[in-house]
Amino acid sequence: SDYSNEPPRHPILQINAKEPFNAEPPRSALISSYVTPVDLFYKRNHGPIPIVHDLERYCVSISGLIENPKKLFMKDIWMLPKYNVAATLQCAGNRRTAMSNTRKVKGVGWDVSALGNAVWGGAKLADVLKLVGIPYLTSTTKSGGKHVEFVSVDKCKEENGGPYKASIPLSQATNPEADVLLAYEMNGETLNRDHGYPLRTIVPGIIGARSVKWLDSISVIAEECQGFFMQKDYKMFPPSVNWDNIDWSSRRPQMDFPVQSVICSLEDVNAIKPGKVKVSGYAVSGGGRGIERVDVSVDGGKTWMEASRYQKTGIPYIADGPSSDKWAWVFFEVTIDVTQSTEIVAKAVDIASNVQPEKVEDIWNLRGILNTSWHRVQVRVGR
Ligand code: MTE
Ligand code: MO
Repeated sequence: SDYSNEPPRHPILQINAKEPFNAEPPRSALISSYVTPVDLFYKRNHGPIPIVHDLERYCVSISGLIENPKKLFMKDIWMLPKYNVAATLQCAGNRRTAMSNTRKVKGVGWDVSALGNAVWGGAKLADVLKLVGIPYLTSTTKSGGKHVEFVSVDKCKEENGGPYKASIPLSQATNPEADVLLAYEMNGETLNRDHGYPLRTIVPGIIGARSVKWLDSISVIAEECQGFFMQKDYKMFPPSVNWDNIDWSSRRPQMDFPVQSVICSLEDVNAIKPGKVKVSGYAVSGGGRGIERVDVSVDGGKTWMEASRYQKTGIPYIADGPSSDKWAWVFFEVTIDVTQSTEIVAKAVDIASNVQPEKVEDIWNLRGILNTSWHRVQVRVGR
């Protein structure tokens, strides 16, 4: 693989792997802005960053089990109504390092910042599919298409040098309310190379792995995509499954993200003076489920208090900004009095009353995905 043409990156990023490039911002930087600046947004790649030189010739072919296969050029996509959708994208591997610390897992290590909240601008996939003859709210095409597959132009070793790919159900793809985008903008700027220039999928509410960057083609297919990242990765297994007894076919590809929250104003271990401490961070759930509540404990989870929450809909520098905040994270904050060394804990509850699990051991899985266990930080009080 050729990594000689990688784009420049912000020096503050913590690099978890160089080739392919995987990096995240420090947690304190992550919560310094409700909309994550593009250069601080985590970068998750499985191969070199492709270069699309000629935008006029660039096109996405749409084919498969449909009536009117088509090639769409950027000008065709720019002609469709443009939507700005605020959505938090989270890698399924967020917080993997902490899971691996209890029992080793396989995969790139991540602290708590393998996610970001951006305003994505682009055409709705539902409108793109209408162009090829698939009406809104279709779950099966006449020729039996039930899934929509996104194929990239990048090359990765997991696909034996083939492109990264993933699929979502056709019912989601053709539902305008699901806000699935073919995005060409991020925070009001042209999408940059790291994040999928010139065109990527954004599927709000589900794990980042399905939001395929550097789109090459879209295919309407009968079964879900058979690619590596759908079938041999990003599946959730119970703690009993190991590399000797794993049966990949026994589980479905992970889609929705479970409820998550993380304290970002404190590191894992903090030396502080007795007194007031600000506990703040992010909370987000999948499937468009909002955050109902964030609980914070200063005694390791024996007693709890409710944190205040904060979300910001209008994005100042985008005129036709997002009208909805259902896909976007919530910031929480509470100020506490700390007199002695203790463990501070956060857990969020979503609007379906889903709660984060207490112990990472209970959700341990060999690929180290979906670590949504209560987030704990230690404070050591000195004087
Ligand atoms: N798309 C392509 N083509 N190649 C990739 O490696 N990584 C996926 C997804 N889309 C990936 C991809 C994963 S696992 C995640 S979490 C998100 O992109 C990361 O998006 P970002 O780098 O813009 O933050
Ligand atoms: Mo990911």
